[in-house]
Amino acid sequence: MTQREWNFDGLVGPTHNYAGLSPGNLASQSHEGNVSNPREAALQGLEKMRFVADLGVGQAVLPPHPRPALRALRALGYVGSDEEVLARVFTENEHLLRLCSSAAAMWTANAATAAPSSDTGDGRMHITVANLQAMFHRVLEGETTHAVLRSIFSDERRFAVHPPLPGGGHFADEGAANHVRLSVEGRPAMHLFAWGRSTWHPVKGPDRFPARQTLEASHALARLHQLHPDACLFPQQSPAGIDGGAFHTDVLAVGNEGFLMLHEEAFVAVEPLLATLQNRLGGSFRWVMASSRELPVSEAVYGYPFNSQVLTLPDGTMCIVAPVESRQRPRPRAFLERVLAEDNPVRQVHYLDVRQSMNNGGGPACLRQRIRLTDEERAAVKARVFLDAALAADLEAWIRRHYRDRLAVRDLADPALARESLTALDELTRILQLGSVYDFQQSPR
Ligand code: SUG
Repeated sequence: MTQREWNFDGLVGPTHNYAGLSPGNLASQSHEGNVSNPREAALQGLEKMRFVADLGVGQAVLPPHPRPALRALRALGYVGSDEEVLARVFTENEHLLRLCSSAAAMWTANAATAAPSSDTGDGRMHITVANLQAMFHRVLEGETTHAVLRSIFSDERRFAVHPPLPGGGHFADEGAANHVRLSVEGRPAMHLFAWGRSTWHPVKGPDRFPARQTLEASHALARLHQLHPDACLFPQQSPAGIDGGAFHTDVLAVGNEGFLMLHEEAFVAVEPLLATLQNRLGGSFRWVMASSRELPVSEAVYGYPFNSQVLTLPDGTMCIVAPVESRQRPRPRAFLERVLAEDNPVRQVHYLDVRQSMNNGGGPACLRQRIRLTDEERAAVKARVFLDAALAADLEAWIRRHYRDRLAVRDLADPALARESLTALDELTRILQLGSVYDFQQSPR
């Protein structure tokens, strides 16, 4: 049964801001305290979705999460009206308010990890919600992501939506940002589940920055998705890469079908990994690897050429949707030009402006969750999440109606912002026909 890849992009939420929340994510750290523009951020994201849809590639959308997360603040002991909760947390613990106000759910590569029905033991599409245990502001995402994915993929005969992996940091899972699926005609697809640290095995990890994904979580995903053991590889993210600012695998590697584009500091023991892939996938597998000499990790982290979307076009060739930052820096740009010149399926590179997201460390690849669906599976989804011109127009009008064009960290305490955001999200669930997926829609806040 033929499958099509759908890129589920996260709509940027109305509280998008620069709070400096992610140690090891250099862009998040360096833009802390800057004034953001949520409206521009959401429109940039929507433009990217339109661009990808116009290429003839499957495009869909996932909604933002309710922020500020008043329910989390109440669970932490802040009582009273919304206004009182926000005023008190702002005075007592401004950092906690930042954490509970992040629009980080926009980076849907971290929302979950999926396996298409062609690869799984029971022939269903499996998707596991990421627990995002490494960062408090992201742990908050799991519950809403689960509700949203259950609503979209509600047909249990075709889809298995798994809740976030249980426990604390032992099974810390960052979603598809650490997963690469490679496939060539006539051979079983290969799944790379990368990880940065192990809970129970002594492994040398990074020195400076946190490793977010555990080996144990990666194994759990492969089990849950009922993947054949021969189809799974578990490479370790290079500690030097993480210390250089590659907090997720997708900062230094991206794959699509039979093509892999990577930096030599993406994984430990990269040569044996490539040899194994070549062996399993055969002669049509192609890769392009950047050395640190050609492209220092610092340049790869700044320009984000690997945080691109590599997309298969209707004619079977591939294109790269890269952030404009990778064109502005000579070395990332030269690398992408080399990719174009070499013997592989990539024929075009498009540079898009998603700068509002990039300033928090999220390039084109972070903004999307890839889900492969057969036509029947696609038809079983009843929510209005697949992008067409009408939905794009509705979303644009919705953004222009509800979003502010400037947000400083002190604005997070403004009760009007909370009201605006929840009103906008409530309306969005009707536009996307999702039902009541948000906590505030189910019981009084
Ligand atoms: O988890 N940034 C996100 C960026 C996620 C990028 N995703 C992928 N690489 N797939 C993170 O570090 C920063 C928010 C702030 O600082 O305000 C943030 O959460």
